[in-house]
Formats: sequence, structure tokens, C-alpha cells
Amino acid sequence: MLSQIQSPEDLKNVPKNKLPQLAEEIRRKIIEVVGKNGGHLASNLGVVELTIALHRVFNSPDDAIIFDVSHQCYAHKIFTGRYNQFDTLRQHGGISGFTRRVESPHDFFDNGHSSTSISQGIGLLAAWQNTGKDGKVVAVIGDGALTGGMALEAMNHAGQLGKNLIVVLNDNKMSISENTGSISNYLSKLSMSGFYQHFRNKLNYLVGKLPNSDRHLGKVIYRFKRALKGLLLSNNLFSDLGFEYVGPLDGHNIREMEKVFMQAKKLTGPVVIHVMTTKGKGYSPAENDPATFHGIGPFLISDGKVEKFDNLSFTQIFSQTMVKLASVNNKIAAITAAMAKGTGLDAFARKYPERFYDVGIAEEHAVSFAAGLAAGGMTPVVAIYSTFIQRAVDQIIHDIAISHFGAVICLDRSGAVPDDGETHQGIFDIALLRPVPNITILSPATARDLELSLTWAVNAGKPVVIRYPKSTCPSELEPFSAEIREGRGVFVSSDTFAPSLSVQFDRDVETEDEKAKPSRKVLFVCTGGILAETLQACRSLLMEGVRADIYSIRFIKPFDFEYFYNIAKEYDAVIFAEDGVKEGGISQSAGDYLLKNSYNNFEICAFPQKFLSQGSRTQILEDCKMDCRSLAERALALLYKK
Ligand SMILES: Cc1ncc(C[n+]2csc(CCOP(=O)(O)OP(=O)(O)O)c2C)c(N)n1
Repeated sequence: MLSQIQSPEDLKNVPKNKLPQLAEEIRRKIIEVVGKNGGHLASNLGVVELTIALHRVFNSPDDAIIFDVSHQCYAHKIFTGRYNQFDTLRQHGGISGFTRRVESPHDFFDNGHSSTSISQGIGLLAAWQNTGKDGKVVAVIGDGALTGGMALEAMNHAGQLGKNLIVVLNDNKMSISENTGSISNYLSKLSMSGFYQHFRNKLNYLVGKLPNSDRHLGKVIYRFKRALKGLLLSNNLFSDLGFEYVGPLDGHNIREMEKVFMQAKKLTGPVVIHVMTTKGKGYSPAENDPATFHGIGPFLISDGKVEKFDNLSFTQIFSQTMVKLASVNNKIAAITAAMAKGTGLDAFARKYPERFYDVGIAEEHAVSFAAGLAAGGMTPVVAIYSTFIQRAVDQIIHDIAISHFGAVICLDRSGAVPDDGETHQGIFDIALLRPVPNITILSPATARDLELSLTWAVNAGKPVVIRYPKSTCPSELEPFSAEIREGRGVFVSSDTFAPSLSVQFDRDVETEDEKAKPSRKVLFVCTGGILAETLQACRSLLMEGVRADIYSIRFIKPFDFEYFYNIAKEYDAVIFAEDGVKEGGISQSAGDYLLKNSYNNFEICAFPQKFLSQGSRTQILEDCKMDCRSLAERALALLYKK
């Protein structure tokens, strides 16, 4: 059936009795493609029936269906003309795993960060009403995303505006891990108002049995039902905020949802429709372990097993180091904004639950909460993905930096982030945070380097940011064990990582050939996250008879310019490799310093001022001419002025 559905109109024409089969086909397709490409499996399996019901009742794109975060939009993509491209999901050049305006008029926003849909929805509705456009706006938001401050700010505003925004609250009791906090507890209470549910169903059944002549009695029963609901659910947060509240509904019952959505269309004010779904529905490995299958790489469909890598990732090293540090320092506390697993803080949470805080999807609060912990004498370590810290820049400046609090902010997934596309790249943190006074920024390059950096940071007694990429750590290199000296990087001679090539290089210099072409040496200056590619570039230059050493920027800030210059000036060329956006990066400042000292044979390889689309890490780096081959070519071009 699926291949015949090219639009929501086709979906509306599917007979009701065929809908379960359709849902089954969608699930199979999603599992097949995510098994190959990776993606947000559990969230998408949970909303298949909900998406069917929404697209059958509303008329997208005359009506707008806005998905919060939009990681759960796969069925929506299939119903809105993208079935034939669905195999390219999250691939380089393929369709995105999130809603994208360039892909379809059915995608109203480029979402990816949480808790924005209600704000976007009322804004859109206000614009439509002002411009005379007649359309309904639906915001589909998860119970996890509802913990984000923005969602609550928007509800506060929506209640005041009183427009007919339809909020579908998709409650599966899960954020990525189990949802936490009072709102989550509150939703559980709402969904457990079982007595009312049971009573209501019984009454509905009885009213259905009444003969037509007893319609008056039906009305009386209906009023009684409303009164009872008011009594039992009188303390309804949503009602208090000015919303109608309907629910909870079974989010896998298409008929029930369609009926309620039809009713909601007739309302004039805002409404919350509370829908209960099962994350991972229909695929037992995902139902049993929805946190692992929230966002997952390629896996084996038969058993749900994922490929394991031998080398440890930066996240794993961070995770282990946090546990180690906490065992000797009981002042260390760890904070996550709903990403315990992703950041590796789950290990800390198991070992030291009394010092672990999952604050929900609330990065701003996480940082200000850390300020409070620091003011009270603790040493907070907040772990947040680079892309999500963008939200909390003000809290870093206002609550941490001005007061010079001893707080550590660890930015995982900095630099090129694979597969998720524009909304998830970690390329702006350096430019955003470098100008802020009182902040130290570290960029460790290896496992040992991260361990040393984190140990140093928790003892520094001042604001420290540590950034590292989503990748495995390069093999250990001796120079990275060097003691931390503030402002200074780590010099890595090619003798340490390619001794055989270096020896060969020295010998080659003696040959006739090499005498004719004077030997050259290049210095690569890299941020830690791109050391692996830089090492590869060096190796290939060594093979070409060019000496290539590395200065790894351990401290992005402060940066000891003079120390760096004294190393750089000995080289024929300097190539900067920075896994951040070029404008406002450290390379630009270091380059300016070189120029001031009359050294001008350098080039900066950093991300352009562009939103980078999805691809593997290597593909993204290739697109930006920052992969190992491009780095080597740019060095040769600079050396020989090609
Ligand atoms: C600002 C921000 N922080 C963190 C995330 C990472 N993230 C993606 S989905 C998600 C959980 C969302 O839970 P919920 O809204 O309940 O949706 P579900 O996947 O359970 O359907 C999180 C924390 C994000 N997208 N945006």
C-alpha cells in the first residue's frame, strides 16, 4: 500500500479497515531503513498511528503540522511524497531525518532542537490570522520536549493569546531516557486518572445504547460527565493555563484520535490533546530498550545488535574519568540536560546518584543550576552537546563567567557531527565563547589529553569549557601526557607518530633528488577534535619527503601566542586545522599574530560560515576541504606555491 501513497490525499482515501495494515507496512519500512542508515527508531515507531490520524483529519499544507524536535517525522515524510527517497534518509545528499523546509511545503520549520513547536505554532497562527489565511495549526510535542522552558513560555503566551492552537502532547513517559521531573510526574497522574477513564467509557457505552427518543437523557449524561471530569481533573495545569484539555487518549487507536481531532478543529481557543503512545511500538528490541533505540546507528534487524568499535570514544573517556574523579573528590557533581546516555554521565548516575542531576531538556537551567552548586561550594560538571549549549550562552556569560565560578562545561559532539545535519553541527561554540572574559577553553586531542584536561579543570576553581568530538580517540601519543601548562599546546614531532617515515625522510634528504629540491617542513596547528585527520595528513606528507609536525591546541583560550610563534617560525609553512567555524576561531587570531611578526606563509582550514548538511564525519570534512587528503594537498600547495 505504501508506494501508492504519494500525498495526504491518498492517505485519506485508504479505507478505515486497511489502516492497521498500512501502519504495519510503515513500521516495516522504517525499521528496514533505520537498520541500514541509523536514525531515531523508537520515537518514530511510536507515532505511526498518530501521524496517520493527523494527516487524515488535517489538510497539510493548508493546515500546518509542526513536529517538535522533528526526530519523529518519518511517517510524515512518507505520507508527504517522500516515500521514494526514504531509503536515502540521513545519507549524504539524501533526505534529512528532521523536517526541512527545502524538502517539502509540508515541513514548516527546520527543527532539531527541542521545545520550539508551540512558539512556532502560535507565531504561524498569528501571522495567518493577520494575513487572512484560514488554516489550523497543530504542534506535536513529546513529554520530554515539554520539560523545556521554551515550551512552557510558549504555553503561557498561547493561553493569553487564546488562538486555536492544537497541541498534541505525545506522552510515552520517555525523553531519551526515562523522563524526569515534576511535569513528568504530573502527566503520569493525569494519565492514571483511571477511574474517570473507566467511568467515561462505561457512560459512552450506555449513551450509545439509548434509543433516539432518549436524546434528552443523553445530554444530561453528557453534562454529568463533564461535571465529573471537572471535579476529578479540576487541578489541570493545562486548563489553568487557558487551554482546553482532552485526554488521555490511546495513541495507537486511529479512530479515537480522528474523532477528537475533528472536534478540536471546531474549537476557537487553544487545546491540549494528551495522547499516550509506546516508544518503539512494534519492534521488541526497541520497545524493551527505547533509550538505546532512541537514536541509533545501523543495527542488525533480526536481533537489534549494533556494531561495536574497539577504540574508545571521547564520550567513553569522559564517562570513565568522571567516575574516577568523583571517587576521590566528593564535591564533584554532574549535570545533564536529558542526555545521560549520550554524554556518558549514566555511569556517574549509577555510582553517585546523590550528586547526579538530570534536569530535563533544559540547558539554560542546567548552566544556572551549576552556578548555584558552585556558589554553594560544589564543583559542577555540566555535560551538554556543543549544538545545544547555543541556548545557554547567556547563562554561561551571566551566571558563570561574571562571577568567575568554578564550573566545568563539557561540550560533547563539537566539530563535525555525523548524520543529523544542519541543526546538530558543533561548529559555533569556539566563536561564541572565546570572546567571553574569565573563560578557559580546552580542546583535548587524545584519551590521555581529555583525562588530564578534565582533572585540571575540576581543580582550576574557575569557569572551564572542554570541547571534544563525536569520534573515537586517536591512538595514544606520548607528548599528550605532558603536564598541563596554561595557554600552551602540545608539540608532536613526526618522530613520535611516524618514526619509520621520519627516518626515511632524513635519509632521503641525502639523495641527489632531494638536494635538487630543498627539503621543506610544515607545521600543522590543529584543535584536538581534528587531530586524527591531521595525523593522517602528516603521514602522507612524510611519504612525499616533507617533514610534517603538529602543534595541538590544547588551550584555545588562553592561547600563549609567543610560545606558539617561537615554534611556528621554524617552519616553511603553517596549516591551521580547526574544527570550528573560521570566523571568530582561534586560528584567525593566531594567524593575525603570525602576520604581525611578518610570517605569512600560512593557511587556515576551518569550517566556512555555512550551515553544514548531513553526511558522515569524513564527508562533511571533505565538503569543507578539511579531510586528511585536503589538508595534505593544501600544505603542499602552500609549500610549493602551486
Ligand atoms: C535543546 C535540545 N536538547 C536536547 C536534545 C536531544 N533530544 C532529542 S530528542 C530528545 C528527547 C525528546 O523526548 P520527547 O519529546 O518525549 O520525544 P520522544 O522521542 O520520547 O518521542 C532529546 C533530549 C534536543 N533535540 N534539543
